[in-house]
Amino acid sequence: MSFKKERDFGLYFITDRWLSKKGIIEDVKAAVRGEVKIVQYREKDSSTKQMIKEAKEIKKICKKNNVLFLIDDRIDIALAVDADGIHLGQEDMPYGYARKLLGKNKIVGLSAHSISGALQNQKLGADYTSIGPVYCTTTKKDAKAPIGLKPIKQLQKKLKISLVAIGGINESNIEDVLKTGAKNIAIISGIVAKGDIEETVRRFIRKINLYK
Ligand code: 3NM
Repeated sequence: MSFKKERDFGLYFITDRWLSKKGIIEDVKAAVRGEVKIVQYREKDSSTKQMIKEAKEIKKICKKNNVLFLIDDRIDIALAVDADGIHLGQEDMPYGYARKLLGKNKIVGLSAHSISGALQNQKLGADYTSIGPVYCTTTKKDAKAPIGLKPIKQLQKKLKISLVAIGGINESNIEDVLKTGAKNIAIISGIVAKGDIEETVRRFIRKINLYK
């Protein structure tokens, strides 16, 4: 998949070591079998050596299946394994430095927690901005207060770059998020903590496609 051409990727899968039942490599394989188009390796607790090993494996799986592969926060790992890009939170490396290191052809996604933050990310030059948490989440330790659906709806007209809704999205509320016009939905616990990742991913993608 070429993000720079297609813009919207639908379901955005993010790994989580602690919620995983079979390990993150097996989770990625299952999500890819379920036909997800973008995978983010998000790892906060492993050594750099272990991260390089896992990132290399994930890159291989993604490349073989034409799936985009991003890494959360760690530019060094993204450069080492030649990932497709990076996702940066607000306390991570500032956009300009990351862009300089990665070059213009890689994807740089930024987090936002408000309408103004999302617009600022667009202005900076981000390829996409996330916005969240939409609902309460326990997956991210330092998550901000939930923003609800209103900002997502309002951003539809204001943003030219892709918007990724994240935080507390699951099978019972995803349709409410999609009804705001959101096209890209990032989910961790709603997928990783489920027994059958492949089937869960397929169910989410089916729902997202209903609102395309
Ligand atoms: N970022 P779940 S919320 C990684 O608000 C992350 O920027 C957020 O996990 C943000 O789908 C979040 O399990 C956690 O709620 C998302």
